[in-house]
Amino acid sequence: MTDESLDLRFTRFLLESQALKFGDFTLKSGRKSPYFINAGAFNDGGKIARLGEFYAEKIAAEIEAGSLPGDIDTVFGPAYKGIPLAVSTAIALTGGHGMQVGYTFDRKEKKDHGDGGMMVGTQLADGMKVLLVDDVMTAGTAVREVVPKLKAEADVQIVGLVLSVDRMEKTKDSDLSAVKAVEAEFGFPVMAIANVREIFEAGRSIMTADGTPYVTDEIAAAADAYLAQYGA
Ligand code: OMP
Repeated sequence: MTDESLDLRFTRFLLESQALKFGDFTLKSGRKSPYFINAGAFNDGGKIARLGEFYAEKIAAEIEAGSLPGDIDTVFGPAYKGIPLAVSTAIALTGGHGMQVGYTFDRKEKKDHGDGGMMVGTQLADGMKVLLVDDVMTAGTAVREVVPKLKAEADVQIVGLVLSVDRMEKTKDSDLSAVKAVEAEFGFPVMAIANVREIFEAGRSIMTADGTPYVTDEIAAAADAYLAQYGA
């Protein structure tokens, strides 16, 4: 175990993998953000393996803390971007934490031959404990689409949702964060390896190769202004 906190180590990983970008980005919600987290940057064996280890470390800590059950049956990642997350997390939970878990993802298209199923990997059955993994939550649109899909498949128990990053943004029509709104709506806990405030704090002390911090005063000010408007 290292002394550095999980959010600091994860922020370093985000920055070094160039998964956290600064600039002008239009989000799915239409908001214009000075930063963007692109899970697509974890595009090789080493990075996706490390990402899975971060998820597994977070999940193991939440099991230890009693926020997640220890007997998760399968890790579900919504297609497409959730697929490598579910697979790498399941590998890391088994390899690094001795947990026997399945992985499951959905098909985007209906299949009318072969097994004909909507799900790939461990098939869902009534009573199964399913842990959702996804990349980033802004407004919670993605999770709202996937929960009914799972429930239509079997009467599973969704035990929680683990994200890489909680952008800590309020929903359009309330001051509640999207994470809190989803928790209230669906009744399962939503947790993230790190949230944007932790990431911007940690990023001030993480240096690029030329010795300057990744998060400069200018970037920090832009993030603060954005969060003052949209942050929960
Ligand atoms: P919601 O589904 O509205 O919560 O938005 C989250 C999704 O938006 C993610 O799954 C991504 O597809 C995309 N996104 C990012 O990947 N990174 C960001 O920093 C912000 C977004 C976004 O568009 O809000």
